[in-house]
Amino acid sequence: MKKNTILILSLLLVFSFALSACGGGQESQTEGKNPSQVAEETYHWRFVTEELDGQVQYEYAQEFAKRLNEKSNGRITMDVFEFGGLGSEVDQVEQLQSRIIEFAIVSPGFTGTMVKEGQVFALHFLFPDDLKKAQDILNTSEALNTDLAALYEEHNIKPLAFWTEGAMQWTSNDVALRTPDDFKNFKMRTQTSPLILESYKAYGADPTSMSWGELYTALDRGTVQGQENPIFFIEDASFHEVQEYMTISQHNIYVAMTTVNPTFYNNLPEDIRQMIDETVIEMQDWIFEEQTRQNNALLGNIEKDTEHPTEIITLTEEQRAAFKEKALQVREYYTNNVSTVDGKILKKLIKEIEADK
Ligand code: 6CS
Repeated sequence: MKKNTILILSLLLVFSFALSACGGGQESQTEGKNPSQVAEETYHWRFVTEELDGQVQYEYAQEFAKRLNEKSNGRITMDVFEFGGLGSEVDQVEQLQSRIIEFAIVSPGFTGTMVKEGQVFALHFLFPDDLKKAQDILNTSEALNTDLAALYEEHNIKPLAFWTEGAMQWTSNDVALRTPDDFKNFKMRTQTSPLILESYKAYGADPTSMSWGELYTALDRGTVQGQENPIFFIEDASFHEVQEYMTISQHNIYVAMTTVNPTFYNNLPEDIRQMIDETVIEMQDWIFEEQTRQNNALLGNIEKDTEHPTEIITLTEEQRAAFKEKALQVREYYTNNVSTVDGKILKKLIKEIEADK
């Protein structure tokens, strides 16, 4: 692998234990202080991501921390953590819920057993193919930013923003994925949300969920034959090195959430909350450009990698339609078997997407 993930993860683990022992968070309390003292308040927070230095989530968190530091004239400082220091993606969510950390970037693909409605992002061919339009929906959707966000808050997770890390593509060994039939008994790696597994069962695949920390080895050893991710991640995590094919399928967009512990957030002074909210808005365009830049640049790296050649197949609209047809039954499954609100959030989201066309 390009990065020595194991070494990084071990170092981060040691570091994170040291940090939890030291404590963190707000340096002092505002209660009982006059306004001039409150103005001097300083804050030290932790922001954990599911990715490594240089990757999209980590770059987001670094930029977010930098902007907050500038806005607050140095009163707010943040430690940004790479993936692995606090355990798996699911462990990180638990740390956020129990306020061991204040901020986290969370992929809904790891919260599906808890917030069932959040699995709406597992549905293939739901968002517009035009990524800019998809991001606009993520920015403005009431179904997501109000209704779905409220369901996350019931679980002590406050989503501040939903944003895309790019269109997802498939990579594979043994078979180039061009038709639903190619997925027959195909050993597909997914994130942990059960509906993602359902989406691949609809194509006839045999899906297994695992953390991405185990994925390179699983692909290399043939424990799984393929996976889905945006191009930047396929290249940066070196998955292409151990995959024969990459199918440009654009079957879904990768969605990440900027989240905060709600109790912590609600107890912050108004001006500090405002700085956070402003930064979240500013980051929408910034991260869209960053993911575009990384996805474009790293596609070039995969194409140029003659040491580890990967055959790239681009699906035609007709080929995509065959997958879309199968994927529609998963929407029904979501409405009838997964949703706890009779599919209301999905219905509203579909209306919003249609209205934006
Ligand atoms: O495949 C995954 O699980 C990982 N993919 C991305 C783009 N970010 C983090 C996530 O855990």
